[in-house]
Amino acid sequence: MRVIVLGADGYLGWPTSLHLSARGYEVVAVDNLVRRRWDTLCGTSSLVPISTMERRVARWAAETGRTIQWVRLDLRNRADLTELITRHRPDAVVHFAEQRSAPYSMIGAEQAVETQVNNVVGTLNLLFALRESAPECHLVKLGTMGEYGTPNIDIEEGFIEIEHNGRRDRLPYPKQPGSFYHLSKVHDSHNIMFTCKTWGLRSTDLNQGVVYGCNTPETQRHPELRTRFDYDDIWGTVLNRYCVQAAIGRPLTVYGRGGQTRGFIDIRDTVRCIELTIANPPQPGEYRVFNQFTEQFSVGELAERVREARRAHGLETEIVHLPNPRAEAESHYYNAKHQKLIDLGLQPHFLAQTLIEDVIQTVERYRHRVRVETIEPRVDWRKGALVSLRSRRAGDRSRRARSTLGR
Ligand code: NAD
Ligand code: USQ
Repeated sequence: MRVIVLGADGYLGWPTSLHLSARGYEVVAVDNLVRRRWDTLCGTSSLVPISTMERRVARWAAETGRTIQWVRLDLRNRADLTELITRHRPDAVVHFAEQRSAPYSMIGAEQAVETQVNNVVGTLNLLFALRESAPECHLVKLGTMGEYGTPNIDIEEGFIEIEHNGRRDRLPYPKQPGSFYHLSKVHDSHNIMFTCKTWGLRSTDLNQGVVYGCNTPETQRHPELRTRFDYDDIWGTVLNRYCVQAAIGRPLTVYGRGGQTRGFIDIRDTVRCIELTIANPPQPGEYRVFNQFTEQFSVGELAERVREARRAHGLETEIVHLPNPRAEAESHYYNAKHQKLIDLGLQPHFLAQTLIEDVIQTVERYRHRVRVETIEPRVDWRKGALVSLRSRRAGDRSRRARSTLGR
């Protein structure tokens, strides 16, 4: 099977490309490298050094004899994207290529607009390209559990049976996203569902929870195959951030009371979920939703888990409750279904102390690369960027990029 992976230079896109290639899929890896530019603009950087895409695919070929074709392309360029789809006529497209940070999208008007244009226009261009050149292709789209928000009832997988005034229907589950980024995913979902119904495209929307971890078996084969690992306030996700904070002896930054509960997934399960989804495509015209996470935790509980993992080595870790920069419920009901990927054969890696220890061990190797000025939150949901996001180091580079951040 031929698969195009969009967003292949990213945290999840690169390990997914390797995972699929290792299993015999013909992989075309696509990215416009915008994330590396966003890092420069935010004064952030992957903790684990990452190679260029050219070096990565060359190293993969040297290690395994397998070819991944690398293509630099921006999804906002419809002509290029249509040409790509026409040239390769893929069996599946895995779409990771979006601006994925909620804090980035809340910096100010420029970043909110950039996020929604990048994500919604990129996905729309893809839908039109598929209609034109590969209507049978299975679109595997990365959505997010944050599309649902935190309702006071159980969260279903995409759809809910409703009885209203004596009549019943199966309707899209209500969406209550919590940032301009999460809103962009809702807009995508609507566009995809509409084009499945109207044009007969087929798609699986993977509403993924927060991802943690830094390695898959393939990325561990060689230092040049590693994937990025974010720990800062803009791109770092909560458990990865805690692991870095613990490793450098800083307090764990729980926002507010810490009762915010989310679905979480190990990066090794992410790549397996994509494989399972591709192997089990929907019918033409079908739009389906899988909730892609394996366990739920509150962010306070996760901090405790990291503290326990450190205690096992005789180390004490402080937990602080910072004023919450986000507008979100800090204690709420949360029970989200996540059965469909299990039914397809997913065998989850549940969060174990050993995983936390492994991540901290990797982090310790690169602790000299930590930019401590990017640990505390710099973006507030109500006020936008609280400080200039560019560090002195990044400022030098971003002047060359001739772009500005801030309100
Ligand atoms: P990432 O930022 O590491 O990777 C995204 C990649 O997409 C980057 O390499 C970027 O350069 C590329 N990209 C963005 N816009 C593009 C465009 N217009 N054209 C071409 N390439 C473009 O993010 P990630 O953590 O790997 O996340 C991948 C996807 O998974 C995102 O859609 C995200 O919303 C979703 N997701 C991530 C998480 C998580 O915890 N990381 C959780 C749930 C869902
Ligand atoms: N949080 C803390 N302390 C921190 C960082 C975060 O308490 O130091 C809290 C936040 O307030 C929030 C929760 O942790 O309640 C999750 O925040 P996060 O930054 O780990 O994740 P989020 O912003 O939700 O976004 C990430 C990815 C995004 C993906 C989403 C899945 O960046 O691409 O869509 O996880 S989900 O959360 O299910 O929508």
